[in-house]
Amino acid sequence: PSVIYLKDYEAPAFLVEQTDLRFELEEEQTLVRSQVRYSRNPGCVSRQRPLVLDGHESLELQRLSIDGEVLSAQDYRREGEQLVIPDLPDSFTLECVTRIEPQNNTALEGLYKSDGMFCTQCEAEGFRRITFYQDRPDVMGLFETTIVADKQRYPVLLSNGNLVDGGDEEGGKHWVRWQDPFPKPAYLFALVGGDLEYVEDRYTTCSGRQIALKIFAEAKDLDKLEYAMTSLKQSMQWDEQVYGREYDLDIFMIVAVDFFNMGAMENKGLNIFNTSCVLAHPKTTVDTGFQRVEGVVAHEYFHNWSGNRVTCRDWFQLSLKEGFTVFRDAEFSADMNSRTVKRIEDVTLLRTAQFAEDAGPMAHPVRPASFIEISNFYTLTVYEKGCEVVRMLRTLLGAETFRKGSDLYFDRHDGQAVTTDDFVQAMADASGRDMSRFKLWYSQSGTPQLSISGEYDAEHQRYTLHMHQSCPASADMATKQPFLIPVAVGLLDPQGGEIPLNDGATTEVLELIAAEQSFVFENIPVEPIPSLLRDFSAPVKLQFPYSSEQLVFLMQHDSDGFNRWDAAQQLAVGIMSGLIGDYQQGRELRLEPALIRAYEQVLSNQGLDKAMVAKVLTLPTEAYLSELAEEIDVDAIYSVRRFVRETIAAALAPVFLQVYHDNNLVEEYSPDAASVARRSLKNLALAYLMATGKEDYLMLAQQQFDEADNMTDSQAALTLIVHSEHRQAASVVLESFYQRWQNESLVVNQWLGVQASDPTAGALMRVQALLEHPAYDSTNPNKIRALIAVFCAQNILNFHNSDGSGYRFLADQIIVLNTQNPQIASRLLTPLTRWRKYPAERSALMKAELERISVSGNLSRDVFEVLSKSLA
Ligand code: HT7
Ligand code: ZN
Repeated sequence: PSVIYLKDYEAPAFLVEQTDLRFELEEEQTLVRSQVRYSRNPGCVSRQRPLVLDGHESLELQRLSIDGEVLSAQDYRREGEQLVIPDLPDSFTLECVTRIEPQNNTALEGLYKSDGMFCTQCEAEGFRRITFYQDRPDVMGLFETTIVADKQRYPVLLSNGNLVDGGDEEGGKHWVRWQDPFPKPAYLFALVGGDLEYVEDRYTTCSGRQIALKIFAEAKDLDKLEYAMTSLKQSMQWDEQVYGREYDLDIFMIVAVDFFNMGAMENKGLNIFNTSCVLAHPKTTVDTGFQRVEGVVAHEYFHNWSGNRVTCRDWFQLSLKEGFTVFRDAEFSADMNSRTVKRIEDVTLLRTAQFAEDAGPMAHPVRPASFIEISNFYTLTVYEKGCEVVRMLRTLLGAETFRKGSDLYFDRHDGQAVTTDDFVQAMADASGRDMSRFKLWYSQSGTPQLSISGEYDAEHQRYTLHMHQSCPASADMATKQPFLIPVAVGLLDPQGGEIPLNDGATTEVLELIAAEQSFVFENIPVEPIPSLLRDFSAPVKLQFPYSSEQLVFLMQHDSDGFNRWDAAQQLAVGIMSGLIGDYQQGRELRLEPALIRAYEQVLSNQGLDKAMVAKVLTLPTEAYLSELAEEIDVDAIYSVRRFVRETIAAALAPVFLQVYHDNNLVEEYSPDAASVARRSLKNLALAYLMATGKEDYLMLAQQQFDEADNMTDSQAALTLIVHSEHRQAASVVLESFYQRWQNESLVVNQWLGVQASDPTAGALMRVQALLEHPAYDSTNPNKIRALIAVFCAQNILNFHNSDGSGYRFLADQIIVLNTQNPQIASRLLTPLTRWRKYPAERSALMKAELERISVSGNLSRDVFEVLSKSLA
């Protein structure tokens, strides 16, 4: 497979004015007729260039004609995945008929069937599996789509834009025609055909236009759409208020499908969603599921401006739409719920998974410079780090100027396909600042390390922060230039008060631009304790020589909620790192009382937000400890975390019991922030109680399992019982849960996930048995994720079993999935790609499995790219 480079970008030889598509959907085949009006791109220097169309090998070309004249085989050539037509006039209409088999499309790219329903996924390069086309985001045109299908089986036929015509045909068929008045690239095309029902609502925009809102799903799921509808209306209002963006079409549709490679897709006017990101009901969905629905609905809706109206010039610019849209949805969720808790969750993801990606073999900048398969670059770096980069822009410019910049960006580029440079330029123009150094965040990979030390000069009442930044070599880039790092800083006096800084404010954003730089604060009457990188103002690894006492002090007094939580994390990380060393040296484990005392204080502080308490009392995860480790000692990390949890549980059990009862209210379920917070604290308390291993608390968990009227409490209890040593109780609850929920596919996924993440011995055998269970379907990505991905990513003890059985299991699955669904296969590879971070024996076993996959034959581009980079 060849490598595609950003530096080789060339504008398309032809532009598209109009694309008319006609689909005849049948059981054995689908015929697609495309009529496309092309004209030479005046911006393209060479007038000799042929028309080069992308077309997947699975396309069966039935007819090709230009302005009505049928082409013969000599008039064009098929070269790999391209169709080349030379000697063309300056403008013409190309008609092309292809035959495809959506019913056999297991890759879930292009047109495929999900549970008997036709649907599409065209981003990034799925449209080329439908017809021959310039399948690139800088080719934008108007689409008209006609769909013909059996009326009984497929009563609902949808595409982008407005429904303009339709009727019945002979043989029990019907047809519809949709017109999209906005030019778009092919990746935003969508089609749905199925037996669906819908809920309907209306939204009146800020300019008084009435928008019809429809969410489609299978009839059995109709009662799970209300939350998504509410989230959609809130998103529409938020985007008007916060970004001045109004919806443009007269109708906005969402369709829920069960077979989907990712979360959802922002197709113009017709979003397609994984059921897991749109269906929500208290009986079947946990609190985090509700929050996910809210966030993903918002994310896809926000793409209508940040992605659809202004799109990407090429796929290297993916973060232009994704990073910005993640930032927009994160701010929306922060406004709807607890801002600090949302920030903690996002930073946790970034620091565990994105930092690991930056340190691994697939490291790449937010704007990658090359790729083999673009699907491999829908990554945490492009999405989450890309979001952080946009956040830094806002931090540096201030909210008001940032808004001016986004207005300028949308106005200047509406209807265009642009680059991340264009985005930063709009911010530079709006602020009058030169942002060239800032752009290194887009072009350099790796996580910068920031070391800070403080120096107090009592005589001159001066406090100086000395900063040093560096960025280690990444797999794709050896040396880096210093970044522009916004460091938000506050200074606390010994009583915990905020000391006014240079401009009188209590937080100042320092701009670090050099490798070494010092910042001086005048008129500081006492030696302060600095609160650094407030609200995680930059995606860096920070080091400051805090003592345990200082961290406890910050936990209690920092006015920045994020840093209060982070102080607790750093305290726990420090203590646990020491214990990991003790474990490795064979020393007895002993937990110093600082952590227990600090936790007890947090628990007894009635004034604190309960969600924050739950976050503060959650120990650093195994994944985070693994990311921090030079070499990952799975047994040490697991054992130490367990020891710390059990020791805290034993010491504070009465307090946890009180917290449990105080928060176990009889009330109607609501996913609002306060109720979610209460449940999270209650279930955290139950988890600590269960960690004591006492029968009494098992009974409490069983009682919660039996009596819960919502899935959050039910699943929390199920997980705690299944993950405990009470094996008999575990099988009872598992069986009862399955009996009750076997007809709810998403709940069954939770049931699979609970078993896959079960740390007790023998989990792999149980996972293997579940592969044969009627609830499992090896062609459904949600099932694959629930069972295989959860086992390999979350069950560290069993996946990393020293006999290599976990690695072998994963490799076997990947070899099968490689041909069936390459995108999923390639994503599943991630845990094995980190083989270099494990001690020699495990590392060798992991590498051997990667090598076994690499010689298994017929590797997809997706799997090939990840494998070759991992083994390089
Ligand atoms: N923009 C969407 C990308 C997406 C996707 C990419 C590759 C393969 C399958 C996919 N499904 C959706 C998702 C988003 O809104 O970010
Ligand atoms: Zn997106």
